[in-house]
Amino acid sequence: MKPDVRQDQDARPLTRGDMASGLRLYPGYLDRARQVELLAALREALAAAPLFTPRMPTSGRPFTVRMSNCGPLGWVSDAGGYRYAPTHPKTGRPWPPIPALLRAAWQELGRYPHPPQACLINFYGPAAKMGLHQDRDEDDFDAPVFSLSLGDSCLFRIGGRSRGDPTRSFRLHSGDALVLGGGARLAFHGVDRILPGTSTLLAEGGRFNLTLRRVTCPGAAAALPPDRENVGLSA
Ligand SMILES: O=C(O)CCC(=O)C(=O)O
Repeated sequence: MKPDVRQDQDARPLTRGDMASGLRLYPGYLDRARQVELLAALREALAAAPLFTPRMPTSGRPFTVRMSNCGPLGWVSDAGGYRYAPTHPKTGRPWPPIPALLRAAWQELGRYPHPPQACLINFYGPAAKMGLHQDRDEDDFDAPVFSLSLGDSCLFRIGGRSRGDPTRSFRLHSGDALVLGGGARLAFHGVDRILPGTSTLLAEGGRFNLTLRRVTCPGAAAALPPDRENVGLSA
């Protein structure tokens, strides 16, 4: 599937230059039937690994977003800092596997030969947001950050590799896939706001964002038990 360049109200359009930089947007990558299928797999994962409220390392302030994970590793944040962990902070159990549909999407769009190791599940209620940040808790920046949106649309903001670089925003809708790769891998990004009532996919409203990441460099998987390194895809 070819990346598309889309213009949205209230949001500056992506440009061909963005695509060249490694930022790729695939509007409507998942049709409604596939969104429903992914949502069912997500609900199953959340039954095993319930959403929790992460906290900022220094201030202890709660995030407005609730989180969980699937995959061999999960991203967590608490007084101990930001890190990847093999188990859920509340249940102590390993995270459930990454749904097959997500692994297939990574394989199709990721342009990276090794499987993802972490799938962060973010749930945004109507007032939740995420401040501008870089994803840099991973060892391997050659691998893209790949995300899929389900439920209400959001206003997504992205800038450059320095916090002070100019930013612009565009909307992400249910079923959209977004890849931050190449020169965009370390771009500052965040979610300004949720647009409540823009999707009927989630009965409870709100938005899920599922972010797939490679954490360790291929071949350097000492942090993972051997049976959980390459779940479901050949490395
Ligand atoms: O919700 C999104 O679209 C972005 C999520 C994000 O930036 C993150 O989890 O690091």
